[in-house]
Amino acid sequence: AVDTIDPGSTDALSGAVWFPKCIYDLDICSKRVIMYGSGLDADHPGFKDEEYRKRRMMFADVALNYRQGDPIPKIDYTERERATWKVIYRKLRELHKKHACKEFLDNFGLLEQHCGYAEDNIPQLEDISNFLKKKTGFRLRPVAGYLSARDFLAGLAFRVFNCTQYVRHHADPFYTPEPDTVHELMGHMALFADPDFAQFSQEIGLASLGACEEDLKKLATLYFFSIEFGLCSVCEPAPTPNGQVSTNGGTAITTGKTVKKYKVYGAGLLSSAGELQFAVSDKAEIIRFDPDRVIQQECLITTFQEAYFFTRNFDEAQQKLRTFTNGMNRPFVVRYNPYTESVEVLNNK
Ligand code: TIH
Ligand code: FE2
Repeated sequence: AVDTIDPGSTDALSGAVWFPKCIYDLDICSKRVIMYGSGLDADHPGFKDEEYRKRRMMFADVALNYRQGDPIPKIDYTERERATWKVIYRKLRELHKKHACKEFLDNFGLLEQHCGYAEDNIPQLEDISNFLKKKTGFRLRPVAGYLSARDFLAGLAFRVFNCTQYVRHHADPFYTPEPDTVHELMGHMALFADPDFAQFSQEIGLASLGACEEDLKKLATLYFFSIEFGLCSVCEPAPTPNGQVSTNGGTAITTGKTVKKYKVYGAGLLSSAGELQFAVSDKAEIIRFDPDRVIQQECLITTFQEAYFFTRNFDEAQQKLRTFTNGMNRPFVVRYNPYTESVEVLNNK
């Protein structure tokens, strides 16, 4: 079948909406950016800053000229951008130690060792991409701004993460309504080095290829409340009445009583000092991650979320996602072939 690149058209083979079949097709869908998308304009702190907008155009150029397989151009960040990074880096590292899940923290350490992560240096996407490729096969490509959920999730199917390279406006370092490189680097990168998490991410991506609008919206919501805003629960020994964990020569005595606590793995929380502190306070509503419930929740993009969802671990998230996607009705199945970096579409009518 001759494939067509018109995004509105249907695929000759499957009858579904067009979707990328090989990694090079991402050169098409990763460029359909919703740049200063509706809803962002008014609250965007950089909206009225001419200089900031000019700088953003430079980043957009880099992303729009990028082609799959190219090395990612290195950026000479400005003094101001580096100052913004530093303020956030310090604050977040402190909060991460308290609230991030173990997999995140372990891999973050590796990013500091191998990818130039430091408070005085904004790491380069090319270096991180090479690191992730070795760890899980994930790689990065620069993107100019917000993509539609369909185009964004399609990248994940190929273990490609569309990654912004610009820095948020300095007016509000601790929360931004749109993804920026601080969000990607401080929030996302560490977990793409975790094999289970990488697999989970790719499976959402594969499920999204050629999905109908209704299913796509559900998958985008599941992505949002896991990869962006997910929590996991851990059990810790219950404190004794005087408020301390009872120890015996340094070892916690398990009296059989444990308390449930939450750790964070969602990148939208791990990159925002403001929302992270909110999510772990007792003001936040935290609900078990059950896909049928999660898809009822509205994804908010310019304010904190009204609810967050937790699983025990990535494995539980994975199982639940699989059960859910198995129930979706797509008249074909897709299988990723890592040798050809393409998806095979098998009719299943
Ligand atoms: N709100 C996040 C931050 O301030 O880092 C960025 C985003 C997460 C998800 C969408 S935008
Ligand atoms: Fe993100």
